[in-house]
This record gives sequence, structure tokens and C-alpha cells, in this order.
Amino acid sequence: METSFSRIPQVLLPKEILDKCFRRGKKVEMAKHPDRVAAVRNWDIAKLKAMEKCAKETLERYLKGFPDLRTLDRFHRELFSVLVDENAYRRALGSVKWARDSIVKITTSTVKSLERTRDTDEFSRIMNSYFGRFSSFIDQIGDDLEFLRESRKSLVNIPDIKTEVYTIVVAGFPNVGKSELVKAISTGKPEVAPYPFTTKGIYVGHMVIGNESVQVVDTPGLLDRRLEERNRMERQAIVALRYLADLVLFVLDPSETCGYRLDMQLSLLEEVRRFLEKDMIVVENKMDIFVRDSEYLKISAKERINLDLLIKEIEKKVTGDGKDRNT
Ligand SMILES: Nc1nc2c(ncn2[C@@H]2O[C@H](COP(=O)(O)OP(=O)(O)OP(=O)(O)O)[C@@H](O)[C@H]2O)c(=O)[nH]1
Ligand SMILES: [Mg+2]
Repeated sequence: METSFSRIPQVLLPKEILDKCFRRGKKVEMAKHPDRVAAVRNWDIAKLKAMEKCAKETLERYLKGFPDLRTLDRFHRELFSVLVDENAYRRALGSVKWARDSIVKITTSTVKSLERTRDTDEFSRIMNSYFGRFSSFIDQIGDDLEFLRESRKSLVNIPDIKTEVYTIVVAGFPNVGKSELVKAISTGKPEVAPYPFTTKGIYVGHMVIGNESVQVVDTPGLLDRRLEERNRMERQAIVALRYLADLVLFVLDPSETCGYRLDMQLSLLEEVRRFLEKDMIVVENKMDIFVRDSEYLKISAKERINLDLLIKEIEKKVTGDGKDRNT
């Protein structure tokens, strides 16, 4: 199931919905009919139908456009729950559905009432009562519409990112060369997707390993600081990455030209390892300017040194446990 938070529709407020639907009703013209009473009745029925159609279209756009929690994968579900109160969300969509069903019901019953009489004064009374109830159904879901409107603002920060594709998440302190590395190992231009609690968004690059397409995700501002500096919601947004990542590529900069001491970088490495509980490849970048003795693969993203070795390492992981998907 394709998840698309960027396509969630704008939500109108009750007054805007009512203005729109009443306008549609008023625009309906009377059709010719030899029987004057039947002409008026048909006209009224056409108005009701136009208003019903307008309400149905509007409300169904929300029912279809807002994500169904049951079909969300764990990554998107986790982020969703950080941003939106799930119970209130279910209630709001339930109310929208209720308003739509109620309007359909009263439209049907109002048409029947109109068909039961030939008294045109009675037509007016029936129509006014319809208008009142129609408005009342829409007004009653005002808080729910307001809630959905606010939710939308948060939900557009959830990236439309594929979770069924093997995914490498890149981590490490700022300036160690993460973006340079993503650029160096992936083909084409990385796409940028919004992400909660980051201003830069995340970058998704692509590479092909064997026959498999793999995505490489650069997460500026996320996995680049001690977690204890984060608040609960930020941490949860980071935890969500656990459901996205099949492999973490941790970048160290032993030259410390990034501005962070190596011991701090190593302690972040251990923290990310514990926190994400994911398979990892650790690389030491910037080997063109500094190399230390260690167990980790030395590379230079900028000078494109040893990237073939890194890609071999990645290949082993992808073909080794590539089928062990968690979503
Ligand atoms: N000498 C050298 N410099 C590098 C290498 N890789 C990256 N750099 C430089 O390091 C700096 C930071 O690189 P980025 O790729 O932007 O680092 P980043 O980890 O993405 O940084 P943030 O996005 O801020 O977290 C840039 O000036 C790069 O040119 C390398 O292999 N050798
Ligand atoms: Mg970067």
C-alpha cells in the first residue's frame, strides 16, 4: 500500500463547506414540466441532490485522503503517533463518516417527504427543515474538521518513503562526510523528503546491488548527537528509523576536522548501535588526510578511495540478510 502524506487534502471549515454546498444548491435551475407542482418538486429535489453530492464529495475526499492507520507500515505508524493523537484522529474520521452518512440518509428521506405531498407550502417547510439539519450535521463536526486541519500540518512532515526496499541509514556526527558519501555511492540526484523535527529533511539516494534496488538515507540533524540531548518526541522520531533501516552505515572522522573528538564519535556509535539495534558497517572517512590503526574500513568519500570495498561490504549485507524485512 502506497503511503502518501504529501497528498493529504486541505480541510475546509464548516462555514466554508456550507457556503460551498448551499451555493451549489442555489445554482440549480428549474426544468420545464407540464405540471407546475411537479416542476417545483423536481427543482427542490435537484437542489437537495446537488447539496448532497457536494457534501459527499468534500467529506469523502477527507476519508480517502487521510491515511488509514491499519494500512500504515511501522515506520510511518511510529512517526504518525509522535505527531498526532491516534484516538482523536480515529474519532475525527469517524465523525466525518457519520456526517456524510447522516446527510445521505436525510436527503433520501427528504426526497420521499417531497414526493408524498402536492402542497407547495409544505415543500418550503420540508426544504427549510432539510437546510437546517444539513447545516447542523456539518456544524457538529467542526472540532473534528479543525483537528484534521491541524493534523495535516504535522503529517506533511512525514516522508513519502518506500519501506519495502532495502534501506541503508547513514549516521555520524555533523561534518564527518555523510552527505559526500551518499553522493559518492548512489546514482542520480538524491531526493529530499521532509522529516519531523528536522529542518533540512532527509535525503534518499539510490544504488543497485545485484538485481536489488537499495536506498541510502542521509539524515541530517538526526543521528548526529547524543540521544540524551533529545526530547521524547525527537527520540521517537529517531526510533522510527529503526523500522526503516536494514543497515546503519556509521561514518567516523578520525581526522577530527569535523570538529568533534574521536572518543565522542565512538560513544555516539555505541549509542546508535544500542538504540537502533541494527546491523552496522562502520567506516573511517577522510583517509586522504588522516589514517589511524583500527579494525574499521578506511575510505575517502571526497577522493573516492576504497568505495569499491565499501560497496562489497554492503553487497554482503544486502544479499546475506536482504530478505529479513521487518515491515
Ligand atoms: N579531506 C576530506 N574531506 C572530506 C571527505 N569527505 C567529506 N569531506 C569534507 O567534509 C565536509 C563535510 O562533509 P559533508 O558531507 O557535508 O558532511 P556531513 O556529515 O553530511 O555533515 P552534516 O550534513 O552537517 O551532518 C565537507 O567540507 C566535505 O568536503 C574526505 O573523504 N576527505
Ligand atoms: Mg550532510
